[in-house]
Amino acid sequence: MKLYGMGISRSFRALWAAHEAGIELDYSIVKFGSSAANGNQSDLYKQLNYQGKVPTLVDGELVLTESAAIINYFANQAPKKNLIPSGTVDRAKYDQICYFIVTELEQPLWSKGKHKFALPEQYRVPELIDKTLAFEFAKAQATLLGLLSTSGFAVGDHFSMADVLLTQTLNWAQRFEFALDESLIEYKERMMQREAYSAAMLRTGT
Ligand SMILES: N[C@@H](CCC(=O)N[C@@H](CS)C(=O)NCC(=O)O)C(=O)O
Repeated sequence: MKLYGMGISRSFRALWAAHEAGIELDYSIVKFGSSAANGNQSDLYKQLNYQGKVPTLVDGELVLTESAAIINYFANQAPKKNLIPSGTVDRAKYDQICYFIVTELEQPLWSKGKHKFALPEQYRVPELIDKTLAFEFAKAQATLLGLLSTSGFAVGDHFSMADVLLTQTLNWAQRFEFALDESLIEYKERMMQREAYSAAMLRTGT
């Protein structure tokens, strides 16, 4: 199995998840640019991931290009670790929080990145950054606080892949200077104490 990734971007979710599930993989560091060896815009890489994004997972014939799908793929290969809660209610709550993270919580973060550096300059609207996106993040964060389990984990009463998704996203929010609630800072710092987190971090080369 080969995972393509870059630093602590969304690909770190997949790298950390692999360590949680005990999956061995070949990790290939991708760089911005069109270098044939490892450039995200090289023809070779774009055959795997049309937009030149990370992560990409290749497992035989299977190519996956969405971080949330990859972490679930890993969790399903280690059923004894219970990394996706079972049972109708806990599973529904797991799905809910994962979808919320990738569609709502992440949205103002990625929009900030796009309007600061990722979009071609003529499409950027810098006025959005301080006002609109800060407002949207605050609203999403308040919603998140209502959705989270009271157990100290994202869902149910034990660690799951939702914690991987959430911790990486909260770190991203902090890096992009969004105001994080104290309880979320405490939560993510606790998750970052996990052995699998440190092991994955070592492989990023950052
Ligand atoms: N929905 C995708 C988004 C992947 C994504 O946008 N990755 C960013 C890094 S966090 C990327 O590769 N950006 C490089 C680019 O857009 O050229 C996922 O969650 O895997």
